Amino acid sequence: MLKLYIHPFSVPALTTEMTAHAVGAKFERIIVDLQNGEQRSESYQAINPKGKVPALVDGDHVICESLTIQRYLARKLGSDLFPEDILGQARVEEWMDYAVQHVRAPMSRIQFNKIVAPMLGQPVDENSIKVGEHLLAQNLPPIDKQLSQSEFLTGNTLSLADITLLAALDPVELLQFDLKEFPYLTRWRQALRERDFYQNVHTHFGAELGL
Ligand SMILES: N[C@@H](CCC(=O)N[C@@H](CS)C(=O)NCC(=O)O)C(=O)O
Repeated sequence: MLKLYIHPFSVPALTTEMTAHAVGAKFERIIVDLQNGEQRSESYQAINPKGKVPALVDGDHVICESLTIQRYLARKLGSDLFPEDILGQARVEEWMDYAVQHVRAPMSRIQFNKIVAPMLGQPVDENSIKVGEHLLAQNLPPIDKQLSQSEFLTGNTLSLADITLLAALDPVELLQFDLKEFPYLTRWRQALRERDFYQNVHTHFGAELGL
């Protein structure tokens, strides 16, 4: 059986876990204790020498990097969440990359400084929070516009890109980032959070950590 190494507070890991459910993969979910540095242990470094989650183990093979794992799972399970034609793939990958670089990255600045740094007793960089919020305000409107024109990011069917974005936005309530200016994005998000692939993972971001 596939093994997926995750942490409940990791958005990249969440992306892969929701994808695994969405494509119908059977997998064992293994939590790596990031808070206590398990990612740097000899046993985890033997799995992923980069010392990060997620990592997917398929027999003798280890696949790292959340977007690569998403594509691997979709191809392995023959899922139509990643199309076969190269133009279709490019459309999906364009939005996957946008979600990671222009939504996940600024969100993770805010997440780190509002939640992780205080948890670890590290200094909080208020300026980094402001930069993250500014970037999100700049980068979310094109997504809202796209979702005013189509039910999903790449048209009328769900794709891997929707899952990448859904995971990137998952911490918004916890981080008190208001999405009310983005009605189409909000509607899209509410609908996807009802789906089994979301509900099978959690009720909301941070639930497993009691947040
Ligand atoms: N680009 C990677 C990012 C993975 C990543 O940064 N994982 C973080 C958790 S969100 C991690 O494992 N950090 C542990 C560490 O760096 O010590 C992906 O998309 O999978």
